Amino acid sequence: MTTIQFPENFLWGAATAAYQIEGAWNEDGRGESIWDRFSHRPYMVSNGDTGDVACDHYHRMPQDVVLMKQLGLKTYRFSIGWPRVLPQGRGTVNEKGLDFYDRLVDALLAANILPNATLNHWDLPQALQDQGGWPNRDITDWFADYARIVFERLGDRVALWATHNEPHVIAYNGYADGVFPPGIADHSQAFQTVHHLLLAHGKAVQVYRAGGYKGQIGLVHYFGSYVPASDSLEDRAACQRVYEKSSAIFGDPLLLGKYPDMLMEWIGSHAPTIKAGDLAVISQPMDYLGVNYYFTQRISADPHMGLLKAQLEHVAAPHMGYTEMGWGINPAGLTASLLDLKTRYNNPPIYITENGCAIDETPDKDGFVNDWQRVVYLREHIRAAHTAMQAGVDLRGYYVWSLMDNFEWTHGYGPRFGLVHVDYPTSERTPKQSAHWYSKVIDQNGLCD
Ligand code: GCO
Repeated sequence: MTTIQFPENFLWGAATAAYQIEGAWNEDGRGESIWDRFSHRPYMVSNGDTGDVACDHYHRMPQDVVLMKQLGLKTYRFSIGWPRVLPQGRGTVNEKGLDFYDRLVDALLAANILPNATLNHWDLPQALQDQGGWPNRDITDWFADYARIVFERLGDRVALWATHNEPHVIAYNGYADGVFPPGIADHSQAFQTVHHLLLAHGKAVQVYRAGGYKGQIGLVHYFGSYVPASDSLEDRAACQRVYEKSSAIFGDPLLLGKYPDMLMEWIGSHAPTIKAGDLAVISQPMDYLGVNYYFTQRISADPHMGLLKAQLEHVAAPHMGYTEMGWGINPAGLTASLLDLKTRYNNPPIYITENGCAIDETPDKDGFVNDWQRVVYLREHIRAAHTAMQAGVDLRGYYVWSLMDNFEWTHGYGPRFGLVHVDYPTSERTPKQSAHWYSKVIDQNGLCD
C-alpha cells in the first residue's frame, strides 16, 4: 500500500463554465452570446443541441453548491457569462446577471468553498462580435471595462481569478478553422485575436492591481504534451512549430515578454500587428498559471497539412487507451508538460485548472454510474501531478473537469465529463462512482492504493 500525500493547503476542486451549465440563455436580461447565435444555427452542433437549458444551473445553483459541499470540494472553478453581466458587451450593466454571481460567491463562501472565477470562457457577447470581435483592438478596452465591473462587485470575495480560458480555442477554432463561433477561417484574424486576447488579459490585470484586491489573478491555458514522431529533423521541427503555436505563443508573451521567434517567422504575413508597449502590458507579473491538460499528441511533418505542415496524432500510454473523444490517455504527458513550464518559465505557481475525461457510460437501473475508467484516469493524472511536484513544480491545486456532465461545445450533450451525472430531461444530478472516490482523495489529501 503506497500513499501519495499532498501538501496541507493543496486545493482540490472541480470546474465548469457558464455556457456549458447555466442555461437560462435569455432570462433576467442576459444578452445573446456568440455561442447562442452559433448553436441556434442548424447543423453547427451535434444533434442540434444548444446551451439554452444546459444543466439548468442558473435555477439550481443553491442545490449545486450543496452538492459541492457534500463532495467536500475545497474550491470551485466557474466562469462568468459576459453577456449576462453586460448584455451588449459594454454599456448598461444587467444587475440581475451580476446578482446571480454575487449569490453564487456568497453561497460558496458559506459552504467553505473557495471561489475561482474565469472572466472569459468563450461566450463573447454577440453585440461585440458584430463590432468586429477579437480582431478589433478596441475589444481589449471593452474587456478591461467588463473586468472592472466584475471586480468591483466580487473582488472583495473571490480569491482566484482567471482572465481567459484556453485562448487558443477562441483564436484558432473560432477564427482559423472556423469550427467554433464566429466561424471565420482566416489565419491573420486568428493571430490578431491571439494578440488581442493577451493584451486584454494584461489590461484586466492592470485594472485588478489598481483596485488593490487581495486575491490572485492569472490565465488558464491548455498546455498539452507534444512529442515528435521520430528523431528526424523534419518531425522535430514540425513538433516545435505545433508547440509554439499551441503553448509558447501564449506562455512566452505572458511570462517572457516576447513571442516565439521561429513561429513568428513561419507564419510570416499572418503575424499580428503589435504596438509599442503591448508586450510590457501583457507580461506584467501575474500570480499563477492555470494549466489544463487532457492528452499527448505525436507530431510528424506533412507538407499537405495546413499552415504548420504538421500532422497531429493522439498517443496513449501502454494499457491506457483512448477516451470517448478519441483522446489518448497519457498521464506522463502531464508530468512532462508541468516540468517544461517549470524550466521555461522559472517555476511559476501553477494550478491544474482542468483535467478529466469523457467515457462511454450508462447508468444502471438505479441511475448509478460506475465510471471506474474515470477513476483510473483521474488517479493516474493525480499521481503524475505529484511526480511533477516531487521534481520541484510549484503546484498549488487540481480541478477535475467537470463537476457535472454538461454541454460539450460542438459535441453537444453526447460526451459526459462529469463527476456527477446529469439526467438532461429532468436535470436530476447523481454523483458517479468517481465523485465518491474523489471525495475520499480530498478527505485523505492524497491517494491510497
Ligand atoms: C476546454 C474547456 C472545457 C471543455 C473541456 C473538455 O478547456 O476545452 O475549458 O470547456 O469542455 O476541456 O473538452
